[in-house]
Amino acid sequence: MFSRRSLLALGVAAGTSAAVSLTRNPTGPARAAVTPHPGHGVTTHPGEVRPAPAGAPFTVPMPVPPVLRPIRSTADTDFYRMTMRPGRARILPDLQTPVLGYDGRFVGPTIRARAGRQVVVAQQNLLDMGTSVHVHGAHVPAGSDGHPTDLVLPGATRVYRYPNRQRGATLWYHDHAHHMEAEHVYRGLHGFYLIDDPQERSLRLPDGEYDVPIMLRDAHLDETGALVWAPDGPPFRTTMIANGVAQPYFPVAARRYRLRIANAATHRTFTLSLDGAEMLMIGSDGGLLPAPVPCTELVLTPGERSDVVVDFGHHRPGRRLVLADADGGPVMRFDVVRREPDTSRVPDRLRALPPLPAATSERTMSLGVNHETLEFAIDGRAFDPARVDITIPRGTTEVWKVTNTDTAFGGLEHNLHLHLVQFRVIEREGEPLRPGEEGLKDTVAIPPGRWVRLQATFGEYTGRYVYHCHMLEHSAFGMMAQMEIV
Ligand SMILES: [Cu+2]
Repeated sequence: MFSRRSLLALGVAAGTSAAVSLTRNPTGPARAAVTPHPGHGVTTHPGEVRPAPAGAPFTVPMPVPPVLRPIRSTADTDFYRMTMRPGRARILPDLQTPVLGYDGRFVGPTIRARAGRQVVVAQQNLLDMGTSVHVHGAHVPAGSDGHPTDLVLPGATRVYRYPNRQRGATLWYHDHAHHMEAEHVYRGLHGFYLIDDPQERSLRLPDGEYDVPIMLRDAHLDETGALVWAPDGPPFRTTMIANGVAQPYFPVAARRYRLRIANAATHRTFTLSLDGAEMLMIGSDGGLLPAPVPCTELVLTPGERSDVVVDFGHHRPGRRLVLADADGGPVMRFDVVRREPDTSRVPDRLRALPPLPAATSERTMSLGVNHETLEFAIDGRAFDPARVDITIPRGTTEVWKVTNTDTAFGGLEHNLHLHLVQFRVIEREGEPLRPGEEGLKDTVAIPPGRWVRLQATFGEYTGRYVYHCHMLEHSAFGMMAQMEIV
């Protein structure tokens, strides 16, 4: 949750630091931050835009993003092709919205990978500026991680290789181009990357059509349906979107469903409830929890995912349940439309976590606005791709104590996302771990003035990877740093 004051502070501080980085490097990538895509404008005063008329909610069914078919498969690898290009979406029923999308779709096609089986994706960039494709939560070699300066230039194609040597998990892919990640993701460069795990099959969790990925986000749409983009725009992003459609409904049978919920908003934290119904949390960012965690409220900061099982079998056909955000209001509605036999279950034991090796070093780190430069910073410094901030020997385990120092401006929320690894949250200052946080995580919320301690084992891959706040307006303005695994 964030306050209006903190958002105004974001606008002030963000605008200033953008000016700083533009002055410093007028011809570099920062310039792109104020160069509009043709047909899209950068709006400097989002509050002056005439908003799209708010239509009646729950009039359009929620689509499920199509699963991409491999163009070729071998014994151990599936090959895919995707293009990043402009497209048109129907976020609101009566208006067309120009978007940037994978295969032109506002929510890109879903890649369904399998644990232990390699995926190769040829990504062609048909946009007018560089992009970088990052699979959020994936354990991959540095050359395929989508480093912010490792761009796919306009017209070019780049081949990314994903080994999928990790547990089954709900991951997602999105743009990570330096200074452009927030705007590109906002305009639609996001999609699901799901890893199915043969080890999960014996659990008999809901699967097939009862395993539904749901990508949540928000947007500010003007009266023509166009996305309004501005770094200080978050307070105006009042349209709640699920799988690319504003406030859809989703017909369900009276049985169990596995819902893979991802927060793809660049700034909003979703605090979700389902008309008081119980949601059984079974997975966190990096895969299954050791045991299900019942909850009636689900908090997801930007980039976080949660797999929950909802048993609509507790309800009669005709019952409707609204999934709502505490701040943004109704997001979508589940309509129980029919009875159906259900052979799925949720066992009391899901999957043991991997052992936690002893840490050999502990680092401290801070996220916060540098009050002298007004840049969003980690340890006081804005991101510099030429600088390696920390060096980590491969195969070692570290504990990071990460503090959010932004108590001024009414307090700014941050979170921290590490590339390359799934970590464990081992301690939170002043509060117990949040539901599901005992599982594998790649993104963790850090409230203003508080710290968290996390523990990560840096495996076999070497090279440079970033870690950053996943409120992408913050990382775009510098709250990102670089680790080199050696
Ligand atoms: Cu932040």
